Amino acid sequence: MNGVFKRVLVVSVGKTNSLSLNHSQNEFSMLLKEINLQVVAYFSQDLDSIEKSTYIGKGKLKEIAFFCLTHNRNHPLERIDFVACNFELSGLQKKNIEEVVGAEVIDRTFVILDIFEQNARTREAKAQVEIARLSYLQNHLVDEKAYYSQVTSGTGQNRGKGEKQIELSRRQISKAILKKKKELSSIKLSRRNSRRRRINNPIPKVCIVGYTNAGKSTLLNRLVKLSKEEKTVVEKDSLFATLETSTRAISVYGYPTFFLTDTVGFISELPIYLIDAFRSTLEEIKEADLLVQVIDLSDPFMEKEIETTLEIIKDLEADQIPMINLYNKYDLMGGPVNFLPKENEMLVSLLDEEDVIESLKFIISNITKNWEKTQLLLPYSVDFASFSKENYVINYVEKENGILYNAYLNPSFSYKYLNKN
Ligand SMILES: Nc1nc2c(ncn2[C@@H]2O[C@H](COP(=O)(O)OP(=O)(O)OP(=O)(O)O)[C@@H](O)[C@H]2O)c(=O)[nH]1
Ligand SMILES: [Mg+2]
Repeated sequence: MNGVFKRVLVVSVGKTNSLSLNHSQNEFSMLLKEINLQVVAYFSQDLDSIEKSTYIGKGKLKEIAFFCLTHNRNHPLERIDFVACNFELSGLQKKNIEEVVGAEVIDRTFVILDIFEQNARTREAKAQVEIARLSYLQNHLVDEKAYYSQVTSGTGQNRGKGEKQIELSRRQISKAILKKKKELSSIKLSRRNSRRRRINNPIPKVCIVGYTNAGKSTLLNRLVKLSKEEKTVVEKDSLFATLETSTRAISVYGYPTFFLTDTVGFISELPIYLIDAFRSTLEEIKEADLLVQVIDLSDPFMEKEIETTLEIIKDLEADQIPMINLYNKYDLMGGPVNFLPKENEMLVSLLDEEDVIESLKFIISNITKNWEKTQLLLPYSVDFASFSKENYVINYVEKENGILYNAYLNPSFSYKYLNKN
């Protein structure tokens, strides 16, 4: 984390002292920290229904305005820079709240978009975030004459565009979105080709899914290392460290090869603009033969995070794909936990090498679940290395007229071997 922190007052909706409000406030403050915003105060309101013009009640807004005024008077060097709403506002609601509280207002979607913008590394991720931001902007214009800067001025390091005071009307934004989409489709072409090659390939495809910061990229990296490959991906203690999809072939001696894909992490209320813009990236999830959900066991709000992940998987129409759950970060639990894993679950610490091997075995046993266990005598002319990468060899004996394998046969490859028997 670099740069100077600015100060924010957070407004959330929820029951005072409830677990869900606590979770949502914690998570939001972590999101804000990613873009160098530090929380100085939390306000919340338990709403039965939202106030159309201001989302939360006017009385609460006046309370907030009074707090900001007093705080800024008493701490002139530590003024509150923004009021950050932990929900999505319409353009008009934002403007109305600003008028009452006398400070610039940002909402949850804006914050997540800012993090995505900051973390996008590839041209594809950058274009996707730009499309999401433009769509957000389009939906938040208060009128035709609204300025691009009205929504984008202020927080992260990427505000240059806003400061250019470019006036983008709704029509102009549509044009800009179209242009970006065109650019994106040409970038996608090469990825689509390699993806198509994988789809047509009978090598099993496994996709890692889960909440942001659970350890998904760590799993990919540890398995890449086991297969003696070099091409790792970014893993770090921050939210949305991964914004692009990376696929690696995991080929560990003694186990069948499979493709492993790491992708964007999820979060509750992931803005629809981002789901839409990242849909093609996330579509890879749909093509998997097996999903591996990585869960942060040490997170007190684990259940809610699992629920969110499952909702997004359902939204992506990938909920029919078999899934196993790795409850990760066991090392942070400080001793045994009261948790009985089900058949498709496992407790692990991906920082522990033995657990990484156990995770690999668990993935393999689930990939090969429906492969037929066979004894097969193959002549020496059949390549040993290919056979053991395509199938799961339990053991083998060298005989006079060939090798006698005890193996689980990948049904997509069996045609190559059964007629040689
Ligand atoms: N203590 C502990 N830390 C872990 C473990 N597994 C991963 N981490 C750490 O958790 C942080 C997040 O890991 P990542 O693999 O980047 O998480 P991710 O799920 O890819 O996160 P996003 O890309 O943001 O969605 C990193 O600092 C990891 O080193 C574990 O078993 N124990
Ligand atoms: Mg990651």
